[in-house]
Amino acid sequence: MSSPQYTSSPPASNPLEGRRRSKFTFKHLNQLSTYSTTTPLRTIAHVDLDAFYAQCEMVRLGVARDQPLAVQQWGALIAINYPSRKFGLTRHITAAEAKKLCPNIVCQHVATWREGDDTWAYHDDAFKNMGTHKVSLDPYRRESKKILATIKESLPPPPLQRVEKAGIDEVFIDMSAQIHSILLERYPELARLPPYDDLTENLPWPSQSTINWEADALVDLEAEELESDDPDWDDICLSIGAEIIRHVRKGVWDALHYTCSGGVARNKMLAKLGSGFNKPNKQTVIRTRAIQKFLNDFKFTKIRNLGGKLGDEIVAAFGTDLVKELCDVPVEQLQKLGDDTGVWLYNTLRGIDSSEVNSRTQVKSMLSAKSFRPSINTFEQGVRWLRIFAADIFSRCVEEGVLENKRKPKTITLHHRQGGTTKSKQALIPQGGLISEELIFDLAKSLLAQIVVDGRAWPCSNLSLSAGGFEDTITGNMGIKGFLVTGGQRPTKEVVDSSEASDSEEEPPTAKRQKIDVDDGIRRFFAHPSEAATSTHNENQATQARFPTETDVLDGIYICKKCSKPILQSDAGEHEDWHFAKNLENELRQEPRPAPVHQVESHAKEKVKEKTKTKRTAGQGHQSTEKVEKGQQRLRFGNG
Ligand code: TTP
Ligand code: CA
Ligand code: CA
Repeated sequence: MSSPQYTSSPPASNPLEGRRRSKFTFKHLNQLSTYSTTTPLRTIAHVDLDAFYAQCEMVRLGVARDQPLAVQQWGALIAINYPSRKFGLTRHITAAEAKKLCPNIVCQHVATWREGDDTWAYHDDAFKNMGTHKVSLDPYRRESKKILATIKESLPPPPLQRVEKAGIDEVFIDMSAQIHSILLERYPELARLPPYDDLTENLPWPSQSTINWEADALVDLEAEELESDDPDWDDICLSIGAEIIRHVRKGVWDALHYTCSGGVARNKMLAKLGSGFNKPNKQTVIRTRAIQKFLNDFKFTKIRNLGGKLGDEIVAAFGTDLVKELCDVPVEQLQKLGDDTGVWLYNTLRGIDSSEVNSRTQVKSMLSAKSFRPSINTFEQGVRWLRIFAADIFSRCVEEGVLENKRKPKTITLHHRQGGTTKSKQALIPQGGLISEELIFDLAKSLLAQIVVDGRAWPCSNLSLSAGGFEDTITGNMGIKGFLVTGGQRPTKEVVDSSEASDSEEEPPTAKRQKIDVDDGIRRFFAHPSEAATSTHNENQATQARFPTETDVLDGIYICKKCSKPILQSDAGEHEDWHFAKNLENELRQEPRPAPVHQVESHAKEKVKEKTKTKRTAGQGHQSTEKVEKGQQRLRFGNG
């Protein structure tokens, strides 16, 4: 017997040889388990409550589901439920106009803090007393928390769960890891190793080739394009994602009686467009092959981050607001908006977005604010509002668990607007003892006193107090993060909260807030947290004081080459994005840069509105802008 002959060809044949293969690889599949942003099988959802404040009031008041109801803030309506939308009511109309169009409507005023009271309540006469009442959004924040908890309960625990709170009534969910584990359970062929352990091998074709999309609104190819093919793994991932979101939405309804809408797609930007596509109480799946078709019908100003000045600039530069038309513009021409902006826009128009779902869902800061019309003119008047702010912030701190020493803020900041100028002063909260309402009030008073001593404090048109830098104390998680100014959170989160869930009153509430969202979009998007710190000398000093010393620099931290600041490794992406966004901003504005760090006052216009929550990946360049789904296989669902 001769010994076996070894040749250069492999001893066993590829078990998948000759069989139909997926266009996706084992690597793409594996990457799902690590939430990679580059796998084409990535599956993201956006869930948004329908007419949120209005639903909160419907549930609280126990009104029938078909009862028209709106939530009123002073004279204006800030949330309109779906039964009243049938009467043509929109967010911009007044309560009086609404009653003309829909006499049966219930207009419920938001809860308020009345001057001198130490708790908020629903006051029947609130709308007449704007001067002495201040809005409380606590009822909605509480419901928001319950909803978030319910959503998390309906998902498997981390690491298979990744949820980002994206606003008071919305979340992003990265379902990739959960879907990965479901795929391995349901499709044994995927659990086998790839031939020759080669991860670049294509996956086998799915063994079950029909998908029941159930009641989902599916953004699909045109009927004539859906010829003779079966779904590939991307479709299966989306359909499992749709199942998960159906379950999540049912959980919210069963537990709390709120309806919400969902979008399921390959990334955040598309998922968000999807959740708004078919409201209320429906979910929309955007098939990867249908992305371009889906986007073509949109005005690009409806896309996240293109609603503001950047969108206007693009319309002015290219004479269209249609995705379809802008897609015909070569990237080189888009780059007249700036190199990076051009590439980013080119990708966005094609539905390419690799921003991560960020699993932080805890409050990092909170803000209580009041605009004064007419302005206030004395220290005593200011102090009366600080009393309310302190009570408001303290009660929210209690909900965060400060009394059980679970979580604790590090700073109290007072913002003060006089004329066009906003001044901010910050105090560090003494660590160690328990926080009390009195302590917050005393710190706030001393900050106001400092502003008065600095001069030019009156007339004051807006005051706000924020508590920031919340840390988990129980988990011993007080570590290095507390010392760092990262590209992410600290001063900004409070501003995120202010646009989403603070009790700040911009009058008229809706129009103005809308205006901020739209007109200030680009500033909001590009402003960096550290610019918030530039707004005052004090605040900056406080920030500086938290910088790590040599000995504080532990593993997991690096010094950014661009700005020489210590950055947590885990925040690296976010921080890089900030530099990227900042460069974009500079390219776009060609205006003088924001006030230098040492400047004591900043113009109100320069105030940071919201942190950039979107990541733009500079590497997502030209070469990676694969023509989305053009010329790809045509599929048919159902009986295919
Ligand atoms: P949205 O999610 O924008 O709107 P909505 O939930 O009322 O309606 P939809 O079904 O279209 O999602 O905002 C969530 C809540 O935030 C909203 O119920 C009230 C509040 N809000 C304001 O107070 N002012 C505003 O300008 C906006 C846009 C929202
Ligand atoms: Ca909503
Ligand atoms: Ca929303």
